[in-house]
Amino acid sequence: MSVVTTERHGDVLVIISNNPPVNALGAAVRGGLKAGVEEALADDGIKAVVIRCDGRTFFAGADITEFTKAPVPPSFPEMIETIENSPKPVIAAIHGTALGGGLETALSCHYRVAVPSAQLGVPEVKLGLLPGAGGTQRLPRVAGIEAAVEMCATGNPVSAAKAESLGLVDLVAEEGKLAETAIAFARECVARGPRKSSAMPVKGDPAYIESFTKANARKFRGFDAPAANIACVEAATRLPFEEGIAFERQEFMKLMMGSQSAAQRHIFFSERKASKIDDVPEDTKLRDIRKVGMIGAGTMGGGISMNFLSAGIPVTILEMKQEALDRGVGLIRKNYEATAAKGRMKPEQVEAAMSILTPTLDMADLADCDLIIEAVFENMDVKKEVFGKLDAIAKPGAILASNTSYLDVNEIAAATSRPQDVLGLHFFSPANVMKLLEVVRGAKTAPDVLATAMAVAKKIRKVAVVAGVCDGFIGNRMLKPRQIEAMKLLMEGATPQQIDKVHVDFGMPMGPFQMSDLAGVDIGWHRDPTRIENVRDALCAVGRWGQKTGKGFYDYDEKRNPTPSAEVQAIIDDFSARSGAVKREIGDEEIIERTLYPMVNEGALILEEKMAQRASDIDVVWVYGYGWPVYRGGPMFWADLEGANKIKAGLEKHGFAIAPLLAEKAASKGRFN
Ligand code: 3H9
Repeated sequence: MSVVTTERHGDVLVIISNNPPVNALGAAVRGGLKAGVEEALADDGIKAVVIRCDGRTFFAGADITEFTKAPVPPSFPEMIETIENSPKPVIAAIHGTALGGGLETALSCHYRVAVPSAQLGVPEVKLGLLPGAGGTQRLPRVAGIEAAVEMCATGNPVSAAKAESLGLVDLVAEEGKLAETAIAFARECVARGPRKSSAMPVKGDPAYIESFTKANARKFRGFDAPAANIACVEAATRLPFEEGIAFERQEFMKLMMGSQSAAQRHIFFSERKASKIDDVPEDTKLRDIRKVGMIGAGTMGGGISMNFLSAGIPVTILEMKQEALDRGVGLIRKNYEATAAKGRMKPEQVEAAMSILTPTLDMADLADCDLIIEAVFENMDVKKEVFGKLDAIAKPGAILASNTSYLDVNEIAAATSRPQDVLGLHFFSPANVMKLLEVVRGAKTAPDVLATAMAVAKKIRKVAVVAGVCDGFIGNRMLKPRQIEAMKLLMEGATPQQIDKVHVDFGMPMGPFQMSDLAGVDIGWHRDPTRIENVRDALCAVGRWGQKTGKGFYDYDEKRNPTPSAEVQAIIDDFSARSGAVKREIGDEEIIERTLYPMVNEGALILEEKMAQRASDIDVVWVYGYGWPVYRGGPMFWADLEGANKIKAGLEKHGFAIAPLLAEKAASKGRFN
C-alpha cells in the first residue's frame, strides 16, 4: 500500500500519510503529498485540502537517512511550493510532534489545526543543521522574530497552546477529534481562501536577535549551527522572501557538508542504536518493574531515586541511621523544590513525587521491590555484604543492581545465589540530571534482566549503554589514561590551566584538573597526610580537596571562580624536580596527542575485548556522561575524522603501546564507526 493515500469527504480532500514510525518525509511521502494536492487541484468538486498523518505523529521531519544518499525527486522545495501555491486552501492537522521538515510542511499549508498534546518545533540545530525547507523564512513571518530565532537556534519545540498564541496554530482541536475538526475548519477556510506564509510581512523587533545571541553565546560556544540559524532568521528581516530562501539554502548546504552535522547525526542514530543488544532479541519478555528499592540515601542514592519518582515509580529508600535517612529524603525534597522554583515543575508534581517515596531503616521493607539498586560505599567487601543480605530478603525474580563505578560486578553477583538477576547500573553524578547510564552486563546476567534494565532506562529518560565487566567499564576506563598523562605533563612543564584550556578549547565543559576539583581531589586518597608520594597526596595533605574546600588544583572564590595557585605550582615544581624530569615548553598539540589519543587507544582495546558492543556506544558514553562535544561526535567518531594513522603515529611518538585494533584500522585506513 502507498504511504500516502487520499480520502474524499464531500468537498474536502484529506491527504493521509502513513509512514511509520515517525512519518519522516522521505521521497515517497513527498511525492505522495505533491500528488495529493495535484489531485485536489484537478478535481472541481474539491474546495479545500487537509493534510494529516496516521500513526503516532505528524511528520517528524525530513528522512535523515536520505541525507547521505543521492537525492530522489520531488525535492522539499518542489513539494512545499506545490502546497503553498495551491489556489484551494490547504490545512495541516497536527498531532504528536511536527518537527523540522514536518513543521516546514505545515508552514507551507495555509492554516494549521493541532491537538493540545501536539508539539511543534524545528530541532535541526540539534543535528547541526537548520530548517532548510523555508522554516527560517516562514517562521518569522508566521510566529514572529522572537519565537523564530528561539525555536531555530535552540531547537526546542513549543506546545500547541503556545503555538496558538504565536499565530503558528489557528485552531486547537479537542484531543481525539483532530480529523473531523480539521475538515470542518477547512470548509470555513474556503471563503477565506489560501493564506501564504511567504507573502506575510515579518513580525517583531529585529533588535531581539542581537540580544538573544549575546545572552546565549556561552551555550552555543563551539557549535556552527546556532549562528547559521540566527543568520537566516536575521536575513528574513531584511531580504525579500525569495532571496531569504536562497540564503537559507546556501547556509543549509554549508552545514550539511561540514563535519559537525555529520557528528551530530551520528550521535542521534548512535543513541538509538545503543538501546539494542546484539544477542538479546527485541521481543524478549520483560520483567515488570513497579516498585524500586534504593539502598543508600546519599547524594547518589537520592539522585537515582529522583529519576524513578519523577517517572511515577514508587521508591523505598533504605539507610542505616535515621539521621542519614532524614538528610537524604530532605535533600530529595530540596532538589525538587529548587526545580519547582525555577518553574520547571509544578508544586503538585513535587508532592506527587514525594508521596511515592517510602523511607526505611529496615532492609526487609525491600522484599516487595522489583528492582533494588545499591549505592553504598565503593568497597568490595561492603558491597558483597549488602548483596548477601539482599539475596536473603529480595523476592524471586527481583533485579539486583549495583551502582558501582568500577568494581567487578561478577564478584558482587557471586555473593548471591542468583547471579542471573544481578547487573551494574552505573549512574553519573548528579544522577537526576546526567543522561548517561552504563548498564553493566555480568557474565551470568540473564538476557531478560538486561533487556528490562534497558527498558527501565528509557522510562526514566536515560540514555543507556551496555558495558562489559572491566575496571571502570567504558567511561572511567578511558578517563584513566587521560588523567595519568595529564599528571605526567605537569611534571614535564605544562600547567593545570594550560592543559585544562586545551580541553575546553576542544569543546569539553572542563579540563582534567577542573574535573578533579569538581569531583574531589581526595576521591580514592589514602587519607594519611604524612604519606606523600605524588602531587595529589601533597594537595590533599594541605586540605586542597577541590571546590568543596575552596581549593584544589585551583583556588576558588565564593562564587567558585577558579584562579591558578602559586602553592599548587610550588608542589608541582617540587615533585617535578624530585622526579628528575626536564621541564620544557609543551605545545597544545602535544597535550591533545597525549591526553586524547590514549583515550582512543583505550577505546580500541575496549572494542577488542568486547567490553562495548560497538564504537558508537563509546561515543554515546562520552557525549552523555562526560560532556565530549557532540559536534565532535564522541572519541571514536573524532578518531575517524583525525584518521587512525595520525593517531597511531602520534601515540608512537610519545612511546605508547598501540592497541591492535587501532593498528589494524591505521593499516587498512579503516574506520571505527
Ligand atoms: C529536517 O527536517 C531537515 C529539513 O529542515 C530540511 C530538508 C531540506 N528520519 O526517537 P525514536 C527513527 S532534519 C529518519 O526512538 P521517539 C529513529 O532513528 C529532521 N528516521 O522515537 C528510530 O529508528 P529505530 C528534523 C527517524 O518516539 C525511530 O524513528 N527532525 C527520524 O522516542 C523512532 O524514533 C528531527 O530532528 C527522521 N527524521 O521520538 C526529529 N526521526 O527504531 C528527529 C526518528 O530504527 N526525531 N527516526 O531506532 C525525534 O526527535 C524523535 O524521533 C521523535 C520521536 C520525537 C520524533
